[in-house]
Amino acid sequence: MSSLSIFSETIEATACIRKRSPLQPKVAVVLGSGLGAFAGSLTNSKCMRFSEAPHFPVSNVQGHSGRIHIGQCGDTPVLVMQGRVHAYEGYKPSQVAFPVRVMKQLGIEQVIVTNAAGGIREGLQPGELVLIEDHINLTGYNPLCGVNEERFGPRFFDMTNAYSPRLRKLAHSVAEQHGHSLKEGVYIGVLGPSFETPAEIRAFRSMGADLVGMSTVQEVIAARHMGLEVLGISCVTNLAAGLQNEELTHEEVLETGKRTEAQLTQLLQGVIPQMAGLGRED
Ligand code: 6GU
Repeated sequence: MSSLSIFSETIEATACIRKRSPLQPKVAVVLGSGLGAFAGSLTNSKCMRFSEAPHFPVSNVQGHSGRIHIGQCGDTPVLVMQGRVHAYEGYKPSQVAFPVRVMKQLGIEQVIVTNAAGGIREGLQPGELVLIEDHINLTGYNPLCGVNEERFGPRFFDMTNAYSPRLRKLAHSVAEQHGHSLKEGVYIGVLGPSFETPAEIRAFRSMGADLVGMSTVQEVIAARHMGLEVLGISCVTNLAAGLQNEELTHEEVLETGKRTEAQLTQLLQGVIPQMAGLGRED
């Protein structure tokens, strides 16, 4: 498939999504495993399944219901992706990045990506929200491989400050107003679907990783290619292999996600109206 056709696929998906709501979303949110509650807090919202939008990749992982919501968070029009697809399901990196490209076509300039992650750094606790300060892409993939689509962005581009310093600052101040203090950490994105071995986790720690997960990095690379401003939030659902006594399970990831959803919703409700008011980056 050529990059030209990916561009036209995003245009078709965008046209279909636009028809669902008169709102012009300013901010997009991707909700990770077990973190879907925020979608239910929107007002004036319209909802569709990923499968209703042409060319949209469809997920079947438990805990990822795969819906697109357009509604309001306070006065701010937002698009929320409840669920996402992962490369471990067999999707190509360009398919994983597809929804983010549609967001750009929809006129969105800021995106919040959330995920469930394993804690690597000492002191991180299950149930804690952590702002992503940077990532390590260890998936072995990059969604921008192949002919560059200049209409999305340039062939080569900077990934310094991929996770917006000003949005992190804003998130810290909102959390503080709610009486929480947020840590920051480096997220290492791996392919999965197996969780890591304890030896891999020791290696990742020595590489500078604080959190590990199976999503986000492809989306953020594609977002930065297009100049979208990114805020990344990990929910530590468990400690990584070798750091906790219990066996790692997807159920645990979902359960801890559920416990954290209310705090995530509160944070998003505080951050979104203010981030939308910041104006352009730079
Ligand atoms: Cl420990 N590893 C990975 N790869 N993804 C996760 C996780 C661990 N915990 C939640 N998601």
